[in-house]
Amino acid sequence: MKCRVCREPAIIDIRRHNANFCTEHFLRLCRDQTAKAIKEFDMLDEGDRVLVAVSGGKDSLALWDILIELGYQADGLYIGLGIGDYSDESGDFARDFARQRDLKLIEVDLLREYGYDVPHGSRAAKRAPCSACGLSKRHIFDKAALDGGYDALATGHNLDDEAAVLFGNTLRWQVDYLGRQHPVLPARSGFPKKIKPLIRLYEREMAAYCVLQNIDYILEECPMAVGNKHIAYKEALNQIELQSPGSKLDFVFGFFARAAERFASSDAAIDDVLAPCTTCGAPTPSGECAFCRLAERATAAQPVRLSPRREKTSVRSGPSTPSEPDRA
Ligand code: Q46
Ligand code: ZN
Ligand code: ZN
Repeated sequence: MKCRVCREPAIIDIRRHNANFCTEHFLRLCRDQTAKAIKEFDMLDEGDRVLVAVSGGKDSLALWDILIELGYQADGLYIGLGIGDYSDESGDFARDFARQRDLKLIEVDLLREYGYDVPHGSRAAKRAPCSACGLSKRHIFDKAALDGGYDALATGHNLDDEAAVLFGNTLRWQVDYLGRQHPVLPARSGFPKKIKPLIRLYEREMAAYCVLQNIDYILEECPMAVGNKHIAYKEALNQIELQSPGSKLDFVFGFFARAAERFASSDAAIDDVLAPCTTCGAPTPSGECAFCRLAERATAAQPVRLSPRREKTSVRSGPSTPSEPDRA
């Protein structure tokens, strides 16, 4: 197996290009594909200041590394979600990466700054963990990018992520989501520009990039992702990709080129009815934004409701236990 560029021994095969690459030329391919996506979708101008949403996982750390290599001023933003050991460890990987490269990492701790964490807050607000988590992250990302005056907020979504999301949105014909599925969402009043520079690269390539660049990242998946439909969609798409290399790329880029435009009006229509949130000022269709409503429910004291049977038991065995575990 020889590198397509230099004919030295290759370390990775990229089936959709029908080619193999050595370390040097694979790393160059990752940077070139990122630069190509940035140019193709007009994501950034030279010298732009970028805020990278960093989770401690391979994609966001690889993205941060590549943006620095490409010469952008890129700072990181890490959100402490309070998901047990997973959050503790992922935070350490993000901090270590920043420290080793002398980069600026902004940290926001959900519990300390907003009074709830994802496991407890989602339960109190009666929302699925990923729904409460996603809503919280989007709000904090937007606020941090606007407060810091960054030109764009970059996320580490790779091609596998985008293909799985597109698959899910198409399966249910969620036209509002399809209208917003694009590698660039331009800045609008109250929202920063959002970009996905890894849109041309596969998940497997991001893992290889990190190994070759000596980037340590959290290997475990978030424990709250169990049952997440996107995992099943990714597996289904991997089977198709195996039979027909390049299918994911064709699916996603075919959508951008030939179909995305048809759904754009659904998104533009939403913009017309936005007004500042009565609590935080972020744009929202109703009086108070979804994040503020979530935060209120997530931090509200939960009354202890006992079933008649439990009540009897608690009378016999002493004080009742609270419905939520102690957060201390
Ligand atoms: S961190 Fe949050 Fe993900 Fe964990 S709770 Fe779900 S959304 S799975 S990217
Ligand atoms: Zn080579
Ligand atoms: Zn609000």
